[in-house]
Amino acid sequence: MISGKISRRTFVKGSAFALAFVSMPTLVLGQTIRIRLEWQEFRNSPQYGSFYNAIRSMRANTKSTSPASWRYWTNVHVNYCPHNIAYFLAWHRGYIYYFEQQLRTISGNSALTLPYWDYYRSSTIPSEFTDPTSALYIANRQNTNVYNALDLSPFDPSVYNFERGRPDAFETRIESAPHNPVHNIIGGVMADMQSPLDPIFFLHHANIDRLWHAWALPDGKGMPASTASYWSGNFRYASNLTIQRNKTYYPGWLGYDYADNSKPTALPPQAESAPRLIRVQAQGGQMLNRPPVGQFATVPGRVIAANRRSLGAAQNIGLADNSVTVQIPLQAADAQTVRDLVSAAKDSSAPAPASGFQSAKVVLDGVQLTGAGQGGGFFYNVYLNLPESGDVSSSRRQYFLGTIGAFELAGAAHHGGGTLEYPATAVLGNLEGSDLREINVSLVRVNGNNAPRGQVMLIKEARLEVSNEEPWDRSTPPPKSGCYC
Ligand SMILES: [Cu+2]
Repeated sequence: MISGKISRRTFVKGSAFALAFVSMPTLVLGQTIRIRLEWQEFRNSPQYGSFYNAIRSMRANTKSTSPASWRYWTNVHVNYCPHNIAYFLAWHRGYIYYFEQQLRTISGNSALTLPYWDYYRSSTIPSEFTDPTSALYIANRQNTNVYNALDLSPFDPSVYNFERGRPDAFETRIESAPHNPVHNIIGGVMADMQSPLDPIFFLHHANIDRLWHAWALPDGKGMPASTASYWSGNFRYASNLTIQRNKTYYPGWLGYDYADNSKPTALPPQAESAPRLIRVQAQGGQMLNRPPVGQFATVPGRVIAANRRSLGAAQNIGLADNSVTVQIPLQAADAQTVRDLVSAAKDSSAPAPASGFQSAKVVLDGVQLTGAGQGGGFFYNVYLNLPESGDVSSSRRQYFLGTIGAFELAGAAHHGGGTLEYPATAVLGNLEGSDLREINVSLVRVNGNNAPRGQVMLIKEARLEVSNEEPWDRSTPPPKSGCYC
């Protein structure tokens, strides 16, 4: 066993070694490094029994104030999790780290690690989780195949920025997809903030954590340096459970690594049973035109608050099991504001727009799920000003704003109301040849194999909102210092 402070090269070799001999821990900075395994390896490893028994015991424990109970960890998520805001990835890294510690305590197996589910290898929930007699089972999932949730775009070599709010930031991208859609497509409790009630939650989040690490290798890309103020302070999980933010910078600092640190490069094989309809709606490489324009009441631009203006809105948008484009006409002065923002977004040396408005976002306000929508099983990709015809999937990076489904709404409700905001300054800068007399927000429906029909969601208002806030999503990445190790 290696001990003391070791170089990154030694560590990488150590990881490869550990990959071959998975029970052999290595050391980084004096810390034992244990390897988290993909479920298919994990289920055949000696750790499986410890994991299964620990989960069975926790789910049987009804004392919700005790960390030995299942409910306790769900409550941690309900009370403290950040979604659609900064530190989504880092907070969850600490969360599943503490959960893994708890599994060790309960099982008495100090070598136990959290397994991950690599849905880019197999998009079907492992059978141990779908067997009704298993302690890993939960009822009322909508789907067990998450193929339609998958997205390769966060791993495009050009994705360099990390922090939410910067253009094309990895944290925003991976939360939008595959993270949110996996919650939505599985549905049931996975589609709301109680999602850790479903044991598959922890394998999903271990995989998201692994994908973050895989993306960041080998140099940390545009992540703020470990010494940056971004990492100062603590994350809270309970009144007596916190972690220093900077500890979540690198998995090795928390004593683990993953058996496979490669980025996904292809979608997994489709499940044989998936109907043709689902293929067309999947996110990978299919042709799809801009959805038809729906008929909605529109309202002209108006002042929202000091230094914030709606440039136009559409109201009372009912979303059913089809895709739709919401058209928002712009009056002349508001159209000029948009054109100024587009020019400024294309050229950061251009003078600030005369209107004083520097940034834009699409706001979906007063959003509610219907009874049919509450169980999940579907979501929508949200795009700004898609060309009328063309391949939506290849346009994804240019026009994509994010996702909306039961899970995003549960998160929004949880953080103060049914309002979802999609930063749009950078996307405006991607618009070409558009006459900009109107704004088109397209909601492209994606279903699991099993999805609700009829109306699932009601949006009280969709608007393009501008403000005089500095458009962080136009600024350059932070200078890098330190190392990712
Ligand atoms: Cu999650």
